[in-house]
Formats: sequence, structure tokens, C-alpha cells
Amino acid sequence: TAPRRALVTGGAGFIGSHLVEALLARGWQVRVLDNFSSGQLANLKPWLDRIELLEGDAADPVLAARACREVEVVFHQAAIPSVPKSVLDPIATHHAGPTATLTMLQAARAAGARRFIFAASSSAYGDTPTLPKHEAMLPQPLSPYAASKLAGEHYVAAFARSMGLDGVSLRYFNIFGPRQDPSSPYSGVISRFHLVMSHGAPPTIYGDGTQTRDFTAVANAVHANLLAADHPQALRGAVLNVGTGQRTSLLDLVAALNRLLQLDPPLQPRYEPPRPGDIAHSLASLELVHATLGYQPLVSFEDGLRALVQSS
Ligand code: UD2
Repeated sequence: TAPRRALVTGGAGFIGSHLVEALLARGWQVRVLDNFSSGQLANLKPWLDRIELLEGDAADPVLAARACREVEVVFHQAAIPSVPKSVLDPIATHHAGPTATLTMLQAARAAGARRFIFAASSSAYGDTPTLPKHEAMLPQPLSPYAASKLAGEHYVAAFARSMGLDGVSLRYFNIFGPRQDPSSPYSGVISRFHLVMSHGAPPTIYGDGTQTRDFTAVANAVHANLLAADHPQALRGAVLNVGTGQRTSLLDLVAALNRLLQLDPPLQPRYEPPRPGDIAHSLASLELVHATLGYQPLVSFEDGLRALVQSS
């Protein structure tokens, strides 16, 4: 039988490149669409001779059509992945967000793809006091980033319900791991703290450090995507959390990195005011994603953090 063909948009990015690696290992033919706005060619270096790489914008309908040709599953990871960036430039976030998502959906449907898997975000929940966050809760996006991810979910569901393109939205909860770009102040907090602390510099905490996140090792996000791709029944635009069901404060994150990096005396964080659009607490309920896909986290926060520190 012919190999299965996947498209990974944002495949040169952090999560996308891990997906590419896993799909290749499972014998898929992989095409990547990336505009290198935050993705990097270096992330794909070991696999460049085994993938088809298209450079450009996922919101470009001509390119999107070419990218979806003969594809069975679209893994739509491309976006501008930052809450504070979306506050500074909501139009750019919208273009890379809902506009690109809609363009890719339309192309996937025209190409006859079987399923569209969307990288959604836990930010859609907003700052609701109820923990853990479960998918039946009313979304309350705080930032333009959260709104753009939520809009994408609704397009995925609409295409599944009314246009015959099956799809699912995976609400990622703070994914971390190797290849997450640490270089900007907008980078994910774990990549940022790991970088500065391994250079012996103190991390900067926005707020008092008691905010918590369900920090999720990237292997878990890959696992959820593969389960979603292989699921035999229609997913009908379902929205599913992808996390670990465990939460960690930034203060505990700093302590864990001090330990793993064997910093003695430990580095003390600096404090700055909280960032607009930031939420206080986040924790995934895994009930629905477990019932629907059989998903359970493969890697705990501690093991994921240890693997990250050892990988560099
Ligand atoms: C949101 C989403 C996440 C993902 C991400 C985009 C939530 C709960 N999570 O992540 O699922 O979509 O956006 O990639 O909405 N911080 C510091 N110092 C730093 C950097 C960050 O204190 O140097 C704080 C930051 O203010 C926040 C926390 O760390 O309170 C986490 O920030 P982040 O940017 O890593 O991720 P977050 O939660 O906005």
C-alpha cells in the first residue's frame, strides 16, 4: 500500500518539527509548509532529505492548495504562538491565525483530505476560577491570541459539521521541550528560564510567580496528534484538551531548574509586573480526551524537564 501522506503546517517550528520526526518514524510521507516567521530550517535539518518543504504563508490560497494536494491528514500547527505578541499586533496574529486556518481548511476540503487536526490553545479558557478546565466550560479568551485560537476551533467544527471535512481541535496546554525557541522575551517560559539560568543569569518572573500552568512535554502533544490522525471514527470538530493533569507554579519551575542545573547557590528570580492578557492558573481535565482518543500523558512534567536539560 502507498505510504500515508501528511501535511504539517508550521513544520519547521517547535511542535511541528517533533510531529514531522514522529510521522517519518512511522512511515508517513511528510510535506511541510512554513514561512519561517518563527520556525527555523535548523529544526528540520536531520530530515530535510526525507521531506517535501514548501516555503510560504498558510494564508496564501494558491500555496495552501498546493500544500494539500494528495494529503490524507493536515496537522495545522502554523501560527504566531505568543500572547504578548498578539497584544502588540493583533492583526498579524489574526492573519497567521484564523485567516490561515480558514485558508488551510478550504484547501484541505478541496483536496479531499480525510482529517484536519488543529493546534488549539488552552488560552481559550481564559481566567475562569474552576480547575481543572474542561471542554464544556464557556470559553473566555482574554488575549487576541486566545480569541484567534478559539476562532480557529469554530472554523474546524463548522467545516466538520457542514462541509464534510472531518476535524478536531487539540487544546494544547503549555507545551515545552527541545527545539522550543528561547530567543525572544515572548518565548515560552520554560525555554526562556532554561536558557538564562543555564548561563547563570536570574530568570524574570512577570507577577509573583504563584501562577500555575499544566506544563506539557512535547512528546504528549505528538502522541495526541497521532491518536487523532489514526482514530477510526469521525471526530466531528471535537475540542479536546492535551495536557498532563498536573500543574506547576513558576516558583516551583525555577526551583526545579535550579536543582536540575545543579546551581549552588540557587538563582533567585527577578520580578516584574504581570503581562496583559496573562491568566493566573491553568490545568487540563483529561476526561474527554481520554474517553475520545484514549489519550493519557506519556511523559510527566519532571521527566520532560529533565530530558530538556539533558538534551542541551
Ligand atoms: C499560552 C497558552 C499556551 C500556548 C501559548 C503560546 C495559556 C494558559 N497557555 O501560554 O497553551 O498556547 O500561550 O505558545 O494560556 N513568564 C515569565 N517570565 C518569562 C516568560 C513568561 O514570568 O520570561 C510568565 C508569563 O507571564 C506567564 C507564564 O510565565 O504568566 C507562562 O507564559 P508563557 O508565555 O510561557 O505561556 P502562556 O501561559 O502565555
